[in-house]
Amino acid sequence: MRSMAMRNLLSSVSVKRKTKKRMRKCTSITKHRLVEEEDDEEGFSIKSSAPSHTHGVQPLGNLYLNPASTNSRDTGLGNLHTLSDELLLDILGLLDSTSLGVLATVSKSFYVFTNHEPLWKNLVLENLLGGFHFKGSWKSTYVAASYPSFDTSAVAHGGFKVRDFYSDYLFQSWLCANLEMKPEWLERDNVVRKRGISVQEFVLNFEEPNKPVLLEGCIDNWGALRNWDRDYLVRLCGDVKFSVGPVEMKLGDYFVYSDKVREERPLYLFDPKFAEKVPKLGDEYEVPVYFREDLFGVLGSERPDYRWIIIGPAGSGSSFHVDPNSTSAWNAVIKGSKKWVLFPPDVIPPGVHPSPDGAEVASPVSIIEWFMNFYGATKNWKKKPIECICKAGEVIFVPSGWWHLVINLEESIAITQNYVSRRNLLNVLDFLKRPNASTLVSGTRDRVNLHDKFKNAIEASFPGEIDELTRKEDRKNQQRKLSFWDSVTDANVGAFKFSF
Ligand SMILES: O=C(O)CCC(=O)C(=O)O
Repeated sequence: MRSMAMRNLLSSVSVKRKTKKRMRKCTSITKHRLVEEEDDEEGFSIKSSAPSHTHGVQPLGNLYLNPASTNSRDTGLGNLHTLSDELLLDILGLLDSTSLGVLATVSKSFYVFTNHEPLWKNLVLENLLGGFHFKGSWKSTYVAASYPSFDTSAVAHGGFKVRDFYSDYLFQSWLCANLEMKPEWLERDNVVRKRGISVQEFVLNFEEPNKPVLLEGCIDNWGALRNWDRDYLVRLCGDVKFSVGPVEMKLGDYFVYSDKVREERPLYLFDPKFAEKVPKLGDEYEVPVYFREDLFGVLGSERPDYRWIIIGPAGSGSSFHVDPNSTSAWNAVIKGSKKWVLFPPDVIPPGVHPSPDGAEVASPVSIIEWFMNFYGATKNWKKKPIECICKAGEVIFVPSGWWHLVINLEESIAITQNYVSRRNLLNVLDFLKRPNASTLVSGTRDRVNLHDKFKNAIEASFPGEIDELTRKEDRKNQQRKLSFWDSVTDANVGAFKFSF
């Protein structure tokens, strides 16, 4: 098995490929929601458990090493061969299962395209919502649910291999689903770590200057840290439905899926109502001492979503985004471990292209694709990202406006909360007041009125606080301007001291 996979790998990855980078668009500011550098594809390794590509798809580079061969992708598509893989898949995505099944019989090429797993994933999610039992592949899951008497084992474990089929797009999708994280993607660890610091130290050194920090030992008393593992959670709430991507799934079913799945972008359990659904989950953790001031609390039940339980298999995670409503966040790992990459608000991560109004971001199709194609670029950047691996029992502080990407290195369970303290209250109010608040504000139905509601509620609970913070901010800005002029003028002679 392994030697087969390795042979495939060698025949494909040893080729110095220049694949087209696949991008997708999503909102840039979301709680959960990736062209420029040379690929360096030497030294990738495929997971030892990886099957070879289900249909034998090879990267386009291999075609050029094999001049006698023609690309059966093109011959089997007829006039449609001029369409890009992406466009073709977009069109196929409009079809129902029966049409895909019929088209699969037209040619080997159509067979490969119509079996592309994401097409079946969409069909499952659209038609079965979260009520599916994952059978090892999305197509077999769909077929098993639609035709219960049909033996789906053949669908789940293979299909036909097609010779001389070359497509970077389809190959990349398989590669990203089966690639090991490279050791060099994991080794940079430059986050500041602190244990046992006071709240004042946290505010002064991290929250006020808006800098990330990894806090150790501050959730040691959590029941969650002692108790939560898969068995415990399934016993407690295996039948409860949680938000998983676009659907709601029973926790027990989600674990069945996450055990079997091998895909580029696994579904991620990310639920903002977990503590209402299962109050015991809410009782088994408490907000770490550093983050207790949470001014959105003045809105009571009308506050935007603010806390989430997060569960996902190795390879799942969150692609680059900025947290909602200009809030800061903390993220506590309870089981497993997470690789974090963070860029400050003034540095847009390589490969990430936010729209001018900040409402949307185009970024690589998957987190692994970002690592393959863009991580290397950060080596030469002056402003290096902050990186770390956050392990069970550790909490990372994600300051307001920071871009971040997270990938689970093993099955992980975490809690995260977003909050507003006095340190970022004015930023949050500014954010909520932006002209395109209706597209930017998130986690609430009442996006447009949130600014006024929040401001009025703060005025009522903390009279004069906003004015006081505004005066403080003005004084700071004044101070900054003065120290700038101090630095460029010569105090003794009152003259400029610019030098080149
Ligand atoms: O996947 C994760 O744990 C990170 C979640 C995250 O980035 C967020 O909550 O903003």
